[in-house]
Amino acid sequence: MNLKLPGQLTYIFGMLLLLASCGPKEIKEEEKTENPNIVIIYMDDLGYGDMSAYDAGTLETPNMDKLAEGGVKFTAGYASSATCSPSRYALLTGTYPWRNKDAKILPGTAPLLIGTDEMTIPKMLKSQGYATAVVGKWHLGLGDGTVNWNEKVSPGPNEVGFDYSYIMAATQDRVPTVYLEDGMVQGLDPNDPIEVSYDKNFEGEPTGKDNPEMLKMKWHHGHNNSIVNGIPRIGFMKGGKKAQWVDEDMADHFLEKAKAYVKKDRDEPFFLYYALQQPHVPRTPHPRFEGKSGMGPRGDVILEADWCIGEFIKTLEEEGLLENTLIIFSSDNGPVLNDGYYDDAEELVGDHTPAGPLRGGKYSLFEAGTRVPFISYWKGKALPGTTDAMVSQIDIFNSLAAISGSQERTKDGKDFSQLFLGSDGEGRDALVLEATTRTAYRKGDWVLIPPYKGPAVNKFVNIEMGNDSDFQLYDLSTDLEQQNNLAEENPEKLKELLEEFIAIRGE
Ligand code: NG6
Ligand code: CA
Repeated sequence: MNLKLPGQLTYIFGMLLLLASCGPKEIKEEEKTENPNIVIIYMDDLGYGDMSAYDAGTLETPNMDKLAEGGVKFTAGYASSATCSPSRYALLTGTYPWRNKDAKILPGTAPLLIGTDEMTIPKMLKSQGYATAVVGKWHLGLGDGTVNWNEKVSPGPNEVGFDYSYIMAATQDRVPTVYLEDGMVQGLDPNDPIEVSYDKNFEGEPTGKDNPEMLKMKWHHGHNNSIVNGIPRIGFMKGGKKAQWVDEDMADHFLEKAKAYVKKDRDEPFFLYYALQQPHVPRTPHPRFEGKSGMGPRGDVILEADWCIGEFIKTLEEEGLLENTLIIFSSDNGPVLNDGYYDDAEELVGDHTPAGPLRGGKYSLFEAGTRVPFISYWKGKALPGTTDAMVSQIDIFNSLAAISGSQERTKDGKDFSQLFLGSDGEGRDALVLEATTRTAYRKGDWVLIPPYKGPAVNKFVNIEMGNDSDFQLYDLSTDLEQQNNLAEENPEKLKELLEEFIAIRGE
């Protein structure tokens, strides 16, 4: 545990093992009727203020807003981490990411992060008779450490519960820059095999560092290895030319796959995890969206994603599925402007506020790192409304289990099925927040951030990380912006939170 504790508080550790766990009661399993289809629409780096329905910023996102206006809009919905892989791990397993020491931002060659024996949302739903699929960004590792990309790549999504998978392996800025369907690289020419390395370049292959003349997008930090489509990436890749994706087509491509999946004739309900790649870097809007936001590519790809969501919902509607489909919409972590490429995100942001009123951003322990748009929508079933109840993405597992009639529950998650369906109810009392392997603790309206070494601001991305040599304590009920550190003023509260936090982290 990476915590620095003052001497007088260390004794608490032992004492706290006695504390009873303090979550709200699980709601009794609902009477099982016909199970709805379930779709999780998951954005990549969309901030709390990037959606117009969250009353912040200047971007207009009418299709995302329709979900918020016709569904349950959570104002205190949290991703489980301020970066992608840990958040996605937690989303699918219902388990805190800090319980898995490997749950960090993964390279494109990382082995599968979810154990094939671990319980996951798709496995749980399969046991309830669902057909299951993932379309979009994976970034949870593939294979067992030695992947040959020219053969079936396994284990992967299909080994942790998804009947069907159509994914990009890691991120848009990481190699391999190819799509995989059920473990097979798509469009691969056997005469042009793919090789991938995160250690060293392949002889004679150009890189962003050495061949700036080949770039259509310039790198700011990192991102100076192999060049694909004029964009320098993280990691080295050789071959597989015909299989390489076209960045500008990626949104349409995933949308087509998602639409095709829900359109399939089937008797059983389906679960689709539709993981869009926007607005993560490199931001490559289709020409239809170029210049549309006035904010450069970051704004444009958010509009593109909004359009995709509109088209996807239209498809559900046309297929007569919308009224029998529960949609959960959220983002894997908070916003960042400059995440490693010169794409004018900072220069053109204008009055837009990607984090809304919140402090920090992606990578940060402050609120904007993990507090993200979070919506549950079920036309005609979930009563529309806005709630301040605190919920986390680790609660989606237990909530979907309750909704689908499964007895399966995870230790870290809570069942908020009633809240998801728009009934009144309490949210979480407490939640451990995570950002780049550091943790903090929210209890009621209070947030405790223990001391951490490291820079206060990550200069590359220009984000306040939440690091300080002292304890930080904020009261979000009066100070959502986390400007007043009350740790010295309120030692009682500090002690109370710290005791509980240590107990949970010490489990
Ligand atoms: C960082 C990358 C960043 C992004 C992030 C993962 C550099 C310098 N930065 O290491 O660009 O790819 O990893 O983002 O390489 S996430 O949303 O998938 O977690
Ligand atoms: Ca992300």
